[in-house]
Amino acid sequence: MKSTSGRNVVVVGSQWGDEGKGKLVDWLTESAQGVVRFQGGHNAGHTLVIGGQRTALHLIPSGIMRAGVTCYIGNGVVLSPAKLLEEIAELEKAGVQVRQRLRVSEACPLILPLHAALDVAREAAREQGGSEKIGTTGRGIGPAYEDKVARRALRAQDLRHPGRFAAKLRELLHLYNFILTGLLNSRQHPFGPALAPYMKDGELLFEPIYAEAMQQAEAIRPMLADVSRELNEAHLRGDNLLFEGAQGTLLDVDHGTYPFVTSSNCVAGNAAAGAGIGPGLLHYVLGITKAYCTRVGGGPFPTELEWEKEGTPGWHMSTVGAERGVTTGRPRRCGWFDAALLKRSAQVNGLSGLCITKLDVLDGLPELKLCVGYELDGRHIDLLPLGADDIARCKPIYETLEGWSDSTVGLTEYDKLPINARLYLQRIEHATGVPIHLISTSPDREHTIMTR
Ligand code: 2SA
Ligand code: MG
Repeated sequence: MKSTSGRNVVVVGSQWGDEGKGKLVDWLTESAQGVVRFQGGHNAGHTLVIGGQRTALHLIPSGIMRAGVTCYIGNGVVLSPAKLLEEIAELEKAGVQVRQRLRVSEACPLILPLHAALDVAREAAREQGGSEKIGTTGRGIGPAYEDKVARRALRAQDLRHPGRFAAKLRELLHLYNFILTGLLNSRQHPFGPALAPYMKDGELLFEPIYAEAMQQAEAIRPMLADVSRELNEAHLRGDNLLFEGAQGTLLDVDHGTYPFVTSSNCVAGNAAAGAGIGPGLLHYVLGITKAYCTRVGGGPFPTELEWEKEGTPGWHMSTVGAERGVTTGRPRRCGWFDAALLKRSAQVNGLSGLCITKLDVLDGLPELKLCVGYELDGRHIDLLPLGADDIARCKPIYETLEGWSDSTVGLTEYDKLPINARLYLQRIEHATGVPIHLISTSPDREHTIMTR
């Protein structure tokens, strides 16, 4: 797959995110000239370890770590100008050249400070109202997509035109102040200190938000581009393009565990719409899959284990796997591999192949369980149902496999894997119907097995 030329690859998370997409995108970038983000925003956390040095990226495509590769932020991404500039500054401080290689779509909806504040306030309101929190990252992703779909968002291209930006911002603040008044009247408003610099007497002020955005605009303008056009031109030139998904399939707003999802389509098909290319240009879809499951935030998780109790398999996954959110530092919930979930993921993404990551985390567990279906309303099903309510009622059906005690950390050849690890992988292939093309045995770029 890596040696294929003239073809474009989409990399998606096939569980709930944090499958290790960043490492694989970076590894695949060796044979790509362009890497594209097409959905989500700075809620993503992609960790790369190169030569032992760890870098966490949130908004900028993982391809930035390879010199000479062009990185694109497509129209499907919600863009925080402040976070973009922060991330650029951090990378440049570490000696990575960014500005000359980053192209940002003019059509990206902007995330403004008020979006993050509303995101946090909504979560607090859910909790106060007795509902389970979504467990968002608090980055303003949901409110920014709401403004996009409601056709009132400010977009990156507005940063080029101060007058236009001002008019749209005034209109937006008018609405937000209206919402804010409602929140203030109904309960003590939970916006916290983040909005303090932009507010006076319970009202969002135009001036500080505008002034800050115009300052950011100056730094961002040179990177603004018609990304759709540039990608089509890159394709005609023969560039190999990599589309880097963020979050994961079960967090997709349509296909995930709704409403415990993010606000974008994380599935492979959205690589076309979120970047502005035709679906015929997506040639291969790689599903990144942890050798077990994790989830951060609320919502159902059929194979979830007790992961806080020392000595349990869940605790083993949590500690050996260092399962903590890259963006928020939250602990991730852990559980057994779910093949019925993966089957759903394979269908909605059209997966061409799987990459199994973090296989080494399972080293030393005497026995492994693999979920092959569920019991729901007295029936056996072999595919994850749609939506949180039905998923929450699923009782997993497990097969038990023997574990392995030898270390697989850093292995680079399939034949060196312990026999039980190979049997585990073969069972996953069989149960999901998708071939495993890659295996990752440590976060390091070099520790990757190609199976064919
Ligand atoms: P949001 O903020 O509106 O997108 O949150 C909605 C749900 O989506 C989940 N979500 C994520 N799940 C896993 N990883 C994500 N990125 C970071 C990481 C997360 C972190 O890579 O570690 O650091 O906590 C991510 N982003 C969004 C979120 O948990 C909600 O369930
Ligand atoms: Mg992540």
